[in-house]
Amino acid sequence: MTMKFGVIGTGALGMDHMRRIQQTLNGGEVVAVTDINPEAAKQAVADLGLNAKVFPDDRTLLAEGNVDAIVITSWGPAHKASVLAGIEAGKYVFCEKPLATTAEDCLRIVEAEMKHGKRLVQVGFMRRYDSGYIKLKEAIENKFIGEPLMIRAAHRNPEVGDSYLTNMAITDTLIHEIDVLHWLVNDDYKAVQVVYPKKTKYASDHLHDPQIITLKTESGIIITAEVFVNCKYGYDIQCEVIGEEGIVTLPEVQSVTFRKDAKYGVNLLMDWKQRFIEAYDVELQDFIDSIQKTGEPGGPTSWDGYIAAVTADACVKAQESGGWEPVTLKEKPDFYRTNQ
Ligand code: NAI
Ligand code: NAD
Ligand code: ISE
Repeated sequence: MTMKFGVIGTGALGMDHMRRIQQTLNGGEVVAVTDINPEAAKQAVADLGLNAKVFPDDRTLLAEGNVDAIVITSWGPAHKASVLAGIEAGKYVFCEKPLATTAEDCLRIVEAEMKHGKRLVQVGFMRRYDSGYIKLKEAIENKFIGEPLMIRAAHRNPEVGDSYLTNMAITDTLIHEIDVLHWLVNDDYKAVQVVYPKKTKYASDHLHDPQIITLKTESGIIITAEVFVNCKYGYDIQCEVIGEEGIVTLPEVQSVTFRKDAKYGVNLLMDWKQRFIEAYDVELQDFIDSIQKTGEPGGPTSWDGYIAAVTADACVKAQESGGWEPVTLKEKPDFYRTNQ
């Protein structure tokens, strides 16, 4: 049976997800769209040649759109209301990160989902579907490098717009590392610290860039993650896990090597959409397939969204205090123990 999707937010990622549902994946169709800017929604339908109806807002789309699932790709502060409305309507929800902008709001979503009685929500932490991270996780679980002791990670963008603020290095950018790194080593965060190296001249007045975030896990693994969003040279994601008996490193993006004009090299990506293009495909295909097979989505849960929000809150606090800040999670409900 084809899954009928309603898409809320037809910006950069909304367009990309609609394109993949419509043109790349199996078993899905976009039948309804909405955007706070109605012209953007109409334009999206025209640009992608969709047979989809444009609705004035998320609630009307849910009430009248005849959808099985919604994809939420509006901006972060709008996510919570759409997720809660989706759960209330009994629809499946694929929500881009962040699930909500505060831990408290994530808990409200968790409570609403548990009250509904079965899992409806998947959060767009697509790196768990990236073949490179999956290989790293396999290597760690097979004890190929012994016990992991340290991780060095970097999340670099060539540049960001003027509206990007210091806390967004955590809530918009590091949030992917926050999710994927504790999943990678199957551990929980205990405390975090943020330090600011010398600032690049390319950062705006209201942005500290780069930043170094240190995350300590319950078992004692120390993760140093660099966020550098005006690095200029490319979109670059790095991850190296240092264990007792060796090191494993995230594979580089495939590229031909070239010899030209007295140079030997490889090309780097500039656009984040390309870096995880396969992972986005696999995560949304898995959302469709798991629901068709089991009646529930199989990917990152609302609880994972909550863990990310609690950790992000601690990192933002650490940006301000300069010291170590604890990460304090509530106990994981049994409802979320069956997955992952
Ligand atoms: P964008 O700004 O290009 O698009 C957002 C769209 O949502 C805009 O068209 C805006 O008009 C619309 N919108 C905002 N609030 C809305 C509301 N309440 N109802 C309906 N529409 C609303 O942003 P972008 O880059 O597409 O990001 C969208 C989401 O995707 C964000 O949550 C972002 O964090 C996430 N994202 C995730 C990525 C990933 O790698 N998983 C990558 C890029 C974005
Ligand atoms: P964008 O600004 O290009 O698009 C956002 C769209 O949402 C805009 O069209 C805007 O008009 C619309 N919108 C905003 N508020 C709305 C509301 N209340 N109701 C309906 N529409 C609303 O942003 P984007 O880059 O597409 O990012 C969208 C989401 O995707 C964000 O949550 C972002 O964090 C996430 N994102 C995730 C990844 C990833 O790698 N997983 C990458 C980029 C963005
Ligand atoms: C975006 O919001 C993301 O989620 C991407 O993964 C990130 O790398 C990009 O820089 C952000 O804008």
